[in-house]
Amino acid sequence: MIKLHQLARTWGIPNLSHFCVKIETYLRMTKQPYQVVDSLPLKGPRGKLPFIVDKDKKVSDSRLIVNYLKSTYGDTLDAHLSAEQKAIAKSFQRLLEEHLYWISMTSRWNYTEANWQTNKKAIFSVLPPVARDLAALVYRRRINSQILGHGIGRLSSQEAFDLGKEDIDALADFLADKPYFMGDKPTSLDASAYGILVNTLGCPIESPIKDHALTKKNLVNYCQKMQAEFFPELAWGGTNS
Ligand SMILES: N[C@@H](CCC(=O)N[C@@H](CS)C(=O)NCC(=O)O)C(=O)O
Repeated sequence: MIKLHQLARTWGIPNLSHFCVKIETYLRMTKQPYQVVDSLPLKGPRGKLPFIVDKDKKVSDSRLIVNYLKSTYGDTLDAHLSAEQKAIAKSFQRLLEEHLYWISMTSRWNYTEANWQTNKKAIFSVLPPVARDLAALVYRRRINSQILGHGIGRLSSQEAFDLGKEDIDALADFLADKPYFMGDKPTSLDASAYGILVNTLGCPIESPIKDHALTKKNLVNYCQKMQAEFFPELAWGGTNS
C-alpha cells in the first residue's frame, strides 16, 4: 500500500502543509488506498514534505507525485478535460502553488508574533523542548530565506497581501457558482485548490488575506464541501490536535 509521509494532523484540517493536503486529497479523490506516516521535512528526499513510498519507489514533490500516480494507476480525474481546460487548470494550479502559497507562508513565518507562535506550536511541539526551540529557530531562518528568494519577502506585508487578494478574487470569480473549479466533476486542480485555500481561510493564522478570503462565500462553501466530501471525519471549524 502507498505510504504518505506528511506532517501530523492538526488545526482540524487535513494538514497544516498545503502540499500534504493536496496529496492526501488526491489519494482520496482517486480512491487509492494509502497509509499515513507522520514525518518532518528533514526526512524527505528533497528536505520537503510530502513524499510517498509505493512498493520500493520513493517519490517527492507533489507535482511529481501526481504525475507518478497518474502514470502508474491511471488518470481518473482529468482525462475528460479538453486541452484548453487542462491549460486553464494548470495555470490556476501554478497561481495557487507558486504565488498564493508564498503569501500564506509569509503570514505564518514572517508576519505577527501571534501567528508565528501558533505555527511554531503546530509544527514543532512533536519534538522534545530543547530540540523544539532549536529546530524552530533553524527552520524559521530557512523558510524566511526561501520567502526572500521567491521575491514576495522583498515586498511589505501590505503589498504582499494586496497581491494575494488579487489571487483570491481570481479564484472566487473563476469558481463562481460551479461545484468544483473545472465544472461538475472534481479534478486534480481541486486537490491543489482545497490544499492552499483551507490553509488560508480555514486555519488559525490571522491575516488580511484570510479576512479577504472569508468574504468570498463561494470559496468558504467550497472548502467546507471539499472537507465534508473527502475528509468527513473532520468537522469544519474543529481543532483536533
Ligand atoms: N513544490 C513542493 C513544495 C513542498 C513544500 O514546500 N513543502 C513544505 C511543507 S508545505 C516543506 O516541506 N517545507 C520545508 C522546507 O522547505 O524546508 C511540492 O509540490 O511538494
